[in-house]
Amino acid sequence: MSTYNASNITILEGLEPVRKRPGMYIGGVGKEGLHHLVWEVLDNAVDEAINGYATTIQVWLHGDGKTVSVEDNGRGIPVERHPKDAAGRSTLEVIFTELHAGGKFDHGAYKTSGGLHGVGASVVNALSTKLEVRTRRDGKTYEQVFRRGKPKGGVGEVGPGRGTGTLVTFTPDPQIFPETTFDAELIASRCEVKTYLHRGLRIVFKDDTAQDKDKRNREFRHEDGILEYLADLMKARNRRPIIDGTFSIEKEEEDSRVEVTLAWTEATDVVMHSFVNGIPTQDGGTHVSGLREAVNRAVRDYIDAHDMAPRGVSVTPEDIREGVTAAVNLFVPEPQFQGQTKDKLNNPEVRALVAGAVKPALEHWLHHNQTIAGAIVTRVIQSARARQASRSAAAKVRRKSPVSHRLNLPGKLADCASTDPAESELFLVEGDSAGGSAKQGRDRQSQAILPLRGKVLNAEQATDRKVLGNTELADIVKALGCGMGRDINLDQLRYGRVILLMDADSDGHHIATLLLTFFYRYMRPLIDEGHVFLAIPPLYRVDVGKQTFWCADDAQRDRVLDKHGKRGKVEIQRFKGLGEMMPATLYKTTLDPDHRRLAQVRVADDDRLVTETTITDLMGKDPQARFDFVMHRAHEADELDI
Ligand code: TSJ
Repeated sequence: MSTYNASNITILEGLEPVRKRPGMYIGGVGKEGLHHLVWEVLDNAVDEAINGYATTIQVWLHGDGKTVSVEDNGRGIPVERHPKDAAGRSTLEVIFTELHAGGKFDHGAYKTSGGLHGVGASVVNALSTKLEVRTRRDGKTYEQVFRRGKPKGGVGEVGPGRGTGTLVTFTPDPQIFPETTFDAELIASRCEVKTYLHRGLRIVFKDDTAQDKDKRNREFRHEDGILEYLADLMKARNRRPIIDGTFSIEKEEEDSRVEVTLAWTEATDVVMHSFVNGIPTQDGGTHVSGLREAVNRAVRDYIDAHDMAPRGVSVTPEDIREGVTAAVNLFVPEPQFQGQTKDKLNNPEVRALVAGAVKPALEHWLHHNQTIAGAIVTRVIQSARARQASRSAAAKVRRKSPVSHRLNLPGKLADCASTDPAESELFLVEGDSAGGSAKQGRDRQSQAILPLRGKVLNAEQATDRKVLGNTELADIVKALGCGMGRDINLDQLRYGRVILLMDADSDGHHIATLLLTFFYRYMRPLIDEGHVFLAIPPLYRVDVGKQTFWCADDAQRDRVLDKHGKRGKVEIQRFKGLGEMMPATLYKTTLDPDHRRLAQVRVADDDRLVTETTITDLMGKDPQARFDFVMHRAHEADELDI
């Protein structure tokens, strides 16, 4: 590693563009953008640790919830005059006031600079009402203070300094961010992830906003790094390994390092958590492709080498991956990220780099752990067979005899004829009259209806016993057949889609919220595996002459009127509730898979429930309007809890 050379810093421009278009630099000004400020500062401190100069980082959320300090015990940011700066300012000031300054020091070191990440301290500074830097070097403490990116005087010596290090304290600007309160749990979990990814790094999180004493001071450190990450990930997701045995490697090459750990679990989906230079890559990228390729080729070669290939079934990469839970962390000097939020790694050479490191190591591991390898191959072949077995045969295995399953179904359930979960769906319908229309209008082969009459309990506040005693919720659990809580087993799930069908009014929103809360708290895998949806019934019927249009909202209605309104006599009907719709109409607009709109419910990374439209409507493609509506509804889910 070469030594610091300030002349390598490129000076581009001032900070006005950052305040003018913050989204360009931090992705947006919402919750994620706000927290990007913390990640940015934290990443800079972590860089000092990766490069071997710091061992401990302290992150401190102050009592106002809007101010954060990050401190490391590294070398301290240099304060001498910057050699290239005509105005003769210090290196520290240049780093905090010039866009793109920095990033070129320490050649050959792992940098986090890649678009959104590592764009620099100056971006954080520009978007903060106040930012203070203290740096300790040469036995002294220096300080510089900024307001909205502008220095209040130069760097000054403020006292003696024990040891070395950097302390940055900042408060985001409410002129930029509509909400400036930080989420302590989000910060804590980011700190923890960092310590998994940088083995031995100690991060102390001090949270002055915490009510709970245990949470005021937390310390994260994982000596076994990414290995512990995998173990904890499996625990958190309730995934059991098919056999005791985790594969992991750490391979260092010239200027890159690959860390991978993986295990086969009993689950059927694949979970791959990926990072580049310790920064999460939400959408994967070339490192994840490289890992997939390595897993596929290593297992395939092992099967071939041992002549274990099953007769009459071909094994696909999906069969090989089924149940894999893995984490990959790659260190490369110049990561390139892709996409609006820069959450996907794009360096093409990385795929071969990861595959080349992982494939031989995994193959070697399989050869030296024959028992484990045998269990993995058995599992792979099982999933290949299960996939090839005909749909109905697979359904039989899963649903067993439909008769025995029907014995303890709730009385008011109108079940469907099919026993194949892949084609069965359950509508949870608010109210008897809507339930009646839905029962009459549905496709009896594949659609089951469960009307909800009584009050649904608020699972957020009730005790477990009360939740279990609530008839409406108990009926839902019975109908689904897969149990709940710790005993949930999605293999027993009787319907592949669970669809909430509520009126588009405040009562409907409320019931949807309560149901989602219940699923979230007691049947979370149902959401995580993508089984839960909201139906989106139309709000208006617009008749123009002999033509009928169904409109999701006011905007759509107006568009229809603009476009077709002059062709004939116009009649507009606004649906007050599902109950007023004729069964055939309800089917055509809301139940029919070819024309309806559904929003899939999922859990955002920050653990909020959100929905995403998956199917567009029968009228022109404008999911946006509905998307907003549904997001709005999901938003209310946060606030409706009484
Ligand atoms: F993001 C940030 F800039 F605000 C920030 C930077 C925040 C925090 C908490 C720490 C840091 C930071 C920067 N910690 N350590 C450093 N190191 C340097 O800037 C540094 C120190 C010494 C030398 C040298 O060669 O003497 C070179 C550099 C780049």
